[in-house]
Amino acid sequence: MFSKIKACLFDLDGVLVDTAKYHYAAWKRLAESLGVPFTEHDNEQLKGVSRVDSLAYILNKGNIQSNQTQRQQWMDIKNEWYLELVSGMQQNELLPNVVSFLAELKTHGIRIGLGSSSKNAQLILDKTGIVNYFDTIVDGRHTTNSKPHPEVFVKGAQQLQCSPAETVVFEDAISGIEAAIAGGFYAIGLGDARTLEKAHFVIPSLENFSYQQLVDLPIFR
Ligand code: B16
Ligand code: MG
Repeated sequence: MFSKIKACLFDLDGVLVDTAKYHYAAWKRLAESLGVPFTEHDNEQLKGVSRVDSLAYILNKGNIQSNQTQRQQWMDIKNEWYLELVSGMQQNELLPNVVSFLAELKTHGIRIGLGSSSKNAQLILDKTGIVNYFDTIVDGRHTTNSKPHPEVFVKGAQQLQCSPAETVVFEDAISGIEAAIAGGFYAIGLGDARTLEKAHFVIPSLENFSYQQLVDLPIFR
């Protein structure tokens, strides 16, 4: 069912950069301004989840009723606070081994795409100086269905002119692994193997991972 790897699709937050801490700070500030406690556990539930669905989670937790105009204002405020936090990001905020791994994939002719829920993905790729590694960028601005729907990865593979069977997805969120599996991709989870049990294979992070280890996975031999 899986064939020789031709492309890799990367989630952004939690795979290439650690922006989860900035999302956490901004959502916590908003939630607490609305009288809703917001913990690291809550933040874990929001990884890979769109802005709209993240706000819905907080409002649901606080049992807060609202209309569309109010919700948009809250999302805009959260995003302003988030942008203040990420505006100073630099290449040193990339997670370990990211640049080397992307460079290694390029050397071997593997096509590279981004598949992120974030509408701020382009900005973060620019700030961290890795935008030129990407042959395509699909993010929250180009999709109507958020993860666990496979749309973001299906579009990415289409733009790279590769089938899901020859494309590997790297994801840190449960919703993202589900999206990759639903789309027929080979899913590599980054993080805790129990949390990401639906992934085909789990590694702690891209640190210590190489192109050779990827192509040596039994499934691709
Ligand atoms: P924004 P990913 C996701 O990015 C984040 O994990 C998630 O926490 C965030 O709510 C979502 O992007 C939307 O982000 O508000 O910047 O559009 O992990 O899919 O790269
Ligand atoms: Mg993520």
